Amino acid sequence: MALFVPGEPGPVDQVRTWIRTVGGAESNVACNLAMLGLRAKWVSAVGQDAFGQAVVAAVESNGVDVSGVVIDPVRPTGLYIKESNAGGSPVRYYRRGSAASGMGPSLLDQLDLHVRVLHLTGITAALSDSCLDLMRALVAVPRETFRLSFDLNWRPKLWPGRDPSVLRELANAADIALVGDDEALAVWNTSDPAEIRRILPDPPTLVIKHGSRGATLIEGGTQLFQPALRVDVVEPVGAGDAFAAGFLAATLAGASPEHRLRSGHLQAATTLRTHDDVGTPLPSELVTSLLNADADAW
Ligand code: KDG
Repeated sequence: MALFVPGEPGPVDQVRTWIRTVGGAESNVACNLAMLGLRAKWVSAVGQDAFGQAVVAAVESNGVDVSGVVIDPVRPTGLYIKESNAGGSPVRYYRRGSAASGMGPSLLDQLDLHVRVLHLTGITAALSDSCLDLMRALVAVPRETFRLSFDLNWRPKLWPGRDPSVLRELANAADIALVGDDEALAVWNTSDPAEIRRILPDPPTLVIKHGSRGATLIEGGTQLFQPALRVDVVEPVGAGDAFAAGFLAATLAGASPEHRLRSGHLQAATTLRTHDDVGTPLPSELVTSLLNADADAW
C-alpha cells in the first residue's frame, strides 16, 4: 500500500503536509529479508496508477523481486495512513475494493514455489472472500521444498463482518507461526504462552511476541524466552514484520534458538526507530556483537 505519514504535528484533519512512503506487512517482510542479504520475492496486486508504480518501485529498490506483482487495470492501489506522528500507531485504511483485495486463487500461477520459505499473514485473509480462498489454497499446497511461515497480524479494523476463527486454522497449517501475545489476547482471549500453544498445537515452530518485553520460542519440546533490545521507539508499525524477517533469516542460516530470537529483535529495532514501515540496517559490527553478547549484556 501507499502509506501516508503526517509531515507535521497535529490531528489528521489539520495536517497539511504528508510524507508518502510505502507499507504492507508482506512487502515489509520481503524488504527486511532483502536488507539481510536474502533473495526475496513479493507477490501481490497493485492498481494501474501512480501509487501502484511507487509501491512496486520502492519495494524493488530494497532489492526485492517484484516480477510476480499483478497490475490490476480496474481496482486502485490500497492506501493507509498513520494517524499520529507522536507515538502510538493508529492506522486508517483506504483499501476496500483495492487491487490487493481482488487477489484470489489464480494468483498461484504467479508463484514460483521453489523457495525455502513462503511467508503469509492473517491480513490477507481479512481482505475479501477471494483473498481468503487464496490463503486456503496456499496453505494446502504440498510442501516438498519450502516451509510455510504465518504471522497472525491481527488487524481488528479489517475484520468487521468477517469471521476471524479462520486465523486459527491458517496458523495451525503453518510450519512457523508468529503471534503477538496482545493479538492472542484479542483473538483467543489469552496471552499465556502455554494456552496459546494449546490453541496452536500444530506448527513445529511457534514464536510468541511480548511487545517491548521480548519473545518466546516454542519448538521441539523446548521453550526459550529472549528479551527485546531496549530501543527509543519512534513508532512501532512494521516492527513485527522486521522481527519475522530477522527470525526467518537466522532460522534459514541454521542459527541457534537464542540467535534466531535475537536476530528478530535486532531487525525489529531498525523499524522501531523510524516512522517508516521499513527501517535502515544497523551497523554490522553492532549486530555481530549483540548477537554474541552475554545474556546479561543483551
Ligand atoms: O505490520 C505492519 C502492517 O500492519 C502495515 O504495514 C500495514 O499491512 C498493513 C496492514 O494491513 O495493517
